[in-house]
Amino acid sequence: MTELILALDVLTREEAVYIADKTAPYLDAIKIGYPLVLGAGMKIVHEIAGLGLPLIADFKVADIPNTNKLITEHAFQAGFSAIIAQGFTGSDSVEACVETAHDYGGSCYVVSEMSHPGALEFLSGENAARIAKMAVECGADGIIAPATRPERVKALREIIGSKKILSPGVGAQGGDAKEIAPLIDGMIVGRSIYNAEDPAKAAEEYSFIRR
Ligand code: FNU
Repeated sequence: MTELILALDVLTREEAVYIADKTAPYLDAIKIGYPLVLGAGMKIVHEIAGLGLPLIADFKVADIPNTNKLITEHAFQAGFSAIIAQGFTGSDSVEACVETAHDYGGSCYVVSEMSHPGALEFLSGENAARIAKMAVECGADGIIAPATRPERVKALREIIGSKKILSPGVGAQGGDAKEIAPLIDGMIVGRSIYNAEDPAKAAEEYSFIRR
């Protein structure tokens, strides 16, 4: 079974509550990032948490260890149950997020390779592999790997074993749900659900990955 994770990148409280409410029956988790918290404020996290689904903070935390710790504490206090950190900052910064997440009984996922074309300029291939290995050594719960490049997901799986792979890039970025689902633990989908005329129906259409 592969989990379906909605990337709730809408900009207002009203849209967020409407879409989360309609799609919740078809989801395993909701990912919230800067677009929504900058648009609606951190209080939206508490409100969406009321639906009872795990919430993943996509803050791609990428600072020195102390700042990473402060950001991660803030996220968990707001009601998130997992956080996404960047891996390129190095093991001490990643450890700060992992340890803080675990102190709160939550999870930390480390971005190993991003899904957009520009990701290939600096942080793919050997560097992505090194980040994935470091994420495992730091005790992270899993990595973020690109649904747009299934062959890279397979290569990163070899490195991380049974740790989780959450994968964005299906739909709007061109990734294929059928192809990527068997390779990953959680599929992150944003625009092709929340921009659909009927977001609940769009989410339901991805339900085959959960069986
Ligand atoms: P959609 N996201 C991503 N690629 O797309 N966190 C990454 O490498 C990554 C991410 C997020 O394209 C992106 O910010 F590390 O509309 C957005 O929230 O389906 C979501 O995944 C993809 O949204």
